[in-house]
Amino acid sequence: MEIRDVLSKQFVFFDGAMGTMLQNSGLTAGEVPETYNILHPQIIKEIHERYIQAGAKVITTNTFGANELKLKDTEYDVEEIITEAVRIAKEAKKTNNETYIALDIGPIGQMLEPIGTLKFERAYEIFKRQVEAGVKAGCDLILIETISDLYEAKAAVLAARENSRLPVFCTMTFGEDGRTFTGTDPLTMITLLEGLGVDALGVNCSLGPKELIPVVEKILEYSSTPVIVQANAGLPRVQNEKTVYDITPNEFAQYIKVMAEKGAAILGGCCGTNDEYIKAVVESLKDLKPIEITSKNFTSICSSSKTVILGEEVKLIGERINPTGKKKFKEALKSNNIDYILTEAISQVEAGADILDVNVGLPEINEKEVMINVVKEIQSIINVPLQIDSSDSKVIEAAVRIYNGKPIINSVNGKEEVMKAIFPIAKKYGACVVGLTLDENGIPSKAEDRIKVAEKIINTAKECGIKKEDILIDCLVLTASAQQSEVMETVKAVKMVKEKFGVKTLLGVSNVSFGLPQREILNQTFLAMALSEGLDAPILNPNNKAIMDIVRAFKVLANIDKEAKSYVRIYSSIEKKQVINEKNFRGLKEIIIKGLKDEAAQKTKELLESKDSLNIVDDYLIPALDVVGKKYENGEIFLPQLIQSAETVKKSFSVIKEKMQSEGKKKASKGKIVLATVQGDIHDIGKNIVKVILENYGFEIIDLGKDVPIEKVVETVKKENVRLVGLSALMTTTVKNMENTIKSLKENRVPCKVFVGGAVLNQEYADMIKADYYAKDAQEAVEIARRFFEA
Ligand code: B1M
Repeated sequence: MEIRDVLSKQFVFFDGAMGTMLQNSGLTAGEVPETYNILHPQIIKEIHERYIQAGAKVITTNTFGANELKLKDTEYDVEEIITEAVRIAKEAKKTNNETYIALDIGPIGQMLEPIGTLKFERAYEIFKRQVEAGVKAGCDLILIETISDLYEAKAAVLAARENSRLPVFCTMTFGEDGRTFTGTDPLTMITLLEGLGVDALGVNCSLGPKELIPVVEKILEYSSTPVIVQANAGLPRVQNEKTVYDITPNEFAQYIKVMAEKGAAILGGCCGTNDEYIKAVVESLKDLKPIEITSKNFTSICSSSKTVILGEEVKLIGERINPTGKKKFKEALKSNNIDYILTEAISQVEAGADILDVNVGLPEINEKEVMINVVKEIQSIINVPLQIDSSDSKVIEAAVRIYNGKPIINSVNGKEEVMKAIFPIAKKYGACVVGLTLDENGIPSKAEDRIKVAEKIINTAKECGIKKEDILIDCLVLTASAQQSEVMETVKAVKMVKEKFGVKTLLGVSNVSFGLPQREILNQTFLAMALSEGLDAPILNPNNKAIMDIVRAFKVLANIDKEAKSYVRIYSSIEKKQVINEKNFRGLKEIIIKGLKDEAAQKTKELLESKDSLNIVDDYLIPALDVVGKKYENGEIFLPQLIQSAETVKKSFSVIKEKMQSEGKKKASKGKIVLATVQGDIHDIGKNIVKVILENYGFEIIDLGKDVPIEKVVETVKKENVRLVGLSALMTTTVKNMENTIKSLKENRVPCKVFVGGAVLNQEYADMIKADYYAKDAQEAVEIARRFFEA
């Protein structure tokens, strides 16, 4: 029987940890665990056998890190390691033939763009190689686990789905804030993974079982797919430089039972667990039957950190990223002026858009290339989901593939040929699709006939495996100037579509007024009428105040905006003034906070005409990053946006650096200084500022970069005979390495003095870690260096 058929009929027990079991069997730090498949197959086989004896129905191959990047320093390739791993699992399976073998695929170990440098398609290729090897070796299912970046999960699941017919299970790791390290929440994970058609989804590793309960509850609330939980044996804790886990097998099993009673049906363990834990879990659930997972039937789309549920209240789709009738926008597309497009995106989100339509169709550009670029750029700074709008199915597929989330596709219509081209894409990537109520015979005049087209679209979608929740019907707005008698047919059709099929509706509102004066009046009235008939998602310009007034007023009158809280907040006179002021001014600070890289350089050049370089650093760059840091801390933005702001600062600072270098005349060196951001810390913006300023004052700098190992600092200082060393650290956790670097310099009797800096430090800390000097900022670093070399 396939494992898909077993799911939901009985609990499916997975095994527990492999890594910590291997450590207990002698694996040392620095050894690659997967090489044990070749070097010590017996140990791996015994671990599998112990899990099978404990009651595990699924054993996981020892291939967590068997990807070409992690194996590159070993003498084995991916295929060898995976083939051996599956072979060993098959040997172990002989003790119980009803065991399933899961090909284990863990994270690649490098971050994908925009957080890191790994390209999405490269990640896909890496996973594809693992999947192909696993399939060839004969595994029964694919387990993608411990993923913290939704984009990486998408690459892995696509690789599994496109290169095998095997069931795919996918789990992500969550922190105590209920999000993954890159900001994905459980609902967003579900929205993407269910769209991609995984067979089971859930959570592994992360925390102990107790701490995971709230995350699992959230997953169970929204998931229509079987839920898998593989927790650690408690919260990891470091003791004598070893990670230890505190929970006993019985305690572990009790928490797992709580989750099973709530609906989790696929259960196993992660770090710190062993066969005793699995045995206890199997034992504790022996009298329990799994709760069958039900379809939750809601319409949702998502970016990597935000899900929008359609139907709960009116959701606005911003229409401004579209060149039609916009000269400036066309110019921006032709000249690849991404910042112009990003500014449109930001301003729509600030004005209240919940979703952004993205259309870059211009005959004179390569639409596919531009679309991919625009989607990548928008998703790196903005977290509202996107609607991919193109008439070319190739453009749609390319954009939907690289989109880090579940988008809406705009659009299909009732024409067979169009549905045949688009529905398979929507099904494969799990996108929602807009269906326009027109077909080979054009747009029907009567609402009843448009409903027939809608029905055809919904039925054809169903035949293609797309559920009705993923279809949004656009009943098409006709212009009052040319087809006056048909305007109300659209409004009628909206109501009928909702009543008859229960699907969500969408309309491009402003068409209605085309060719008539004072278009606003007609747009507003039409919008109000359509909203009252149940329109779920108008496509409009959120920067148009009159239109937004109608939406906000509607939300009050329709009892959606409870106690009119949002209405009052927006329309109280003080707030109104603030909004206007903010709109009229986009200074360098705001540019950095928003992450507009190209604008940053230009604005910095302008500021340099009237301001001193260091003042720009102190008055703009640092305060802007402080705001970003706070927002990050409060969970308002996530790592991708934090990185985007840091990149923006770098653009700004490179302009400042150029100016300083052009002003600074080459002087004889006033002294040689080694600079480094300490081990474990990759924050180097501050250190780089200190470097440029010191150079500008005539000091010779040996910049060792960031995350610099202690030995490297010691060696360089010795080798280069350097007498002054500057260390930077930005995190409380890395101050320890700063202390250790100072200690090592002293222990090695290197005759030098050390000055330290970084936002996390102060004089007291500096004294505590035995630094010789503390510099609050770059200027103080110069003073220290001056005094030191003049002495
Ligand atoms: Co992150 N980060 N970050 N970050 N980041 C902080 C430091 C944080 C306070 C944000 C927050 O949560 N509020 C927090 C640390 C919390 C703590 O201490 N425990 C934090 C975290 C948690 C993280 C990650 C762990 C996030 C994650 O991955 N989940 C991760 C860490 C990875 C690692 O290091 N192992 C991370 C990553 C990043 C980015 C890569 C996205 C990016 C850094 C890009 C880069 O540097 N290339 C980044 C950024 C930009 C920040 C904030 C927002 C800004 C830092 C900065 O550049 N400030 C920061 C919050 C904040 O500080 N407001 C934050 C501007 C800079 C000019 O100031 O470095 O202080 P500063 O330098 C000043 C002075 O301090 C002094 O002079 C400079 C000019 O006046 N100075 C020296 C600095 N070094 C000196 C050396 C000297 C003398 C003076 O002599 C040698």
